[in-house]
Amino acid sequence: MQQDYFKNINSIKFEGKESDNPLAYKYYDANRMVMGKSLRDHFKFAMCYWHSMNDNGTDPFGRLTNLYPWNQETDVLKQAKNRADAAFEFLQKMGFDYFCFHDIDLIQEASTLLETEKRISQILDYIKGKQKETGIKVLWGTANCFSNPVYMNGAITNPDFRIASRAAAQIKIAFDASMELGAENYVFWGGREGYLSLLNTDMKRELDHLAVFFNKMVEYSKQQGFKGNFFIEPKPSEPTKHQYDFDAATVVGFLNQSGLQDHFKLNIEVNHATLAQHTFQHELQVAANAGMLGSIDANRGDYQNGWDTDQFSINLYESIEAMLVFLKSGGLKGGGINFDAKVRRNSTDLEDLFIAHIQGADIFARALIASEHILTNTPYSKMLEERYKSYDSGNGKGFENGELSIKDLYKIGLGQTNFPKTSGKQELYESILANSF
Ligand code: XUL
Ligand code: CO
Repeated sequence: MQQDYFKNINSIKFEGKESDNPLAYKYYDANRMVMGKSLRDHFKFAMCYWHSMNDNGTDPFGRLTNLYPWNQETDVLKQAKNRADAAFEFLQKMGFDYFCFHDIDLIQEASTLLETEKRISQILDYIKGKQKETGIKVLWGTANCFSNPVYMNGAITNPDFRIASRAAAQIKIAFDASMELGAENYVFWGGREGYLSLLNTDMKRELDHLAVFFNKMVEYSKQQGFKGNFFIEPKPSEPTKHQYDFDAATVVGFLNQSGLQDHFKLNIEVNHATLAQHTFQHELQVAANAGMLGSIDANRGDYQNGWDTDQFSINLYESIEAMLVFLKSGGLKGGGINFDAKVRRNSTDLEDLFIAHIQGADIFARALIASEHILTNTPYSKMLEERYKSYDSGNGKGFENGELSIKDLYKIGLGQTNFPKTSGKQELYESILANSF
């Protein structure tokens, strides 16, 4: 019998910014158009299973604080069904069209991979039924190749082939399950693909193994008729000291070097950017430059803590800068905005889950609307264009087109005597941003 887990919460409605109802959208009006596209289609908001359905408040220092009612059932299959009921009820009430999952978020991992595969196949039909009823889709699926202690020395990049092949088998199962649920994309996040010490690591060999494996996944996905995208999600460290998918630039380089550039895009996570000493907008721009801005994992870190706190987005300035990159680069290629964020371990009311996601959706909506305003009603674009106008004609244009040799540049450069002091106008740019909402 299906339970109503969020009985006291109705479908979340858009009430506008004057509303003081914490359980209403203030800015996310799904049908509002921004630059010819609805907010709903721009964002493709997704709930992540691992935090929003599976988290229980444990941290490295403390036991669980919050066992959700749907996870209290001890029978594994029943528990997985309860969790799916809660997930779909939550998604419907939020008005979100998508979710993301790891293989073992859907149903508890068993002691062998063979048994886990059986369990996954048992829950898939149930979830497919719920998708059919509700129209809710999978933004992306992935494999959790980091929690099981078997992966302590790495998954695909493990120095021992027995474990690398086990990881490959697990990823195949997760990929097949994703396809069965009609996933629009598939993500690789290499939590254990890296090292704890370079002393005991053959980095070149491990990276070569990763490249071979990804190429084999491309081949397999084609055989299976997968129409979606593969995404790599960069992160510099945590859990390993150094992760191979360090940041967007590293991943773009790796993809190009490995012949994978036409088959992969990036899933940029806000707090992973911060951990790599970059801004979120920087990582989006690097991915966009390569034509690889695929998807976003939305969250934020803590300015004082250097770890992956996965808090819900709240920083409007950062979000506006990010949405400027988003709009200017034509949005996401195939992906959406997945709230890879969790409520704090002492946020123990069920409504906290709703409040957190509402705030997350509102901040993106607010930021996108502000970015549209900046691009259409302020001198911002013109100012940026002007800054580069010396490349629009004459020798500047010739240089940009690769028509000038070093000798040409030498001649032209020596002849330059008139260097105007041109202000970078950073404060003016910042004031446009600060007054855009
Ligand atoms: C970990 C992280 C993962 C990936 C999926 O930091 O972000 O949840 O998004 O494996
Ligand atoms: Co993530």
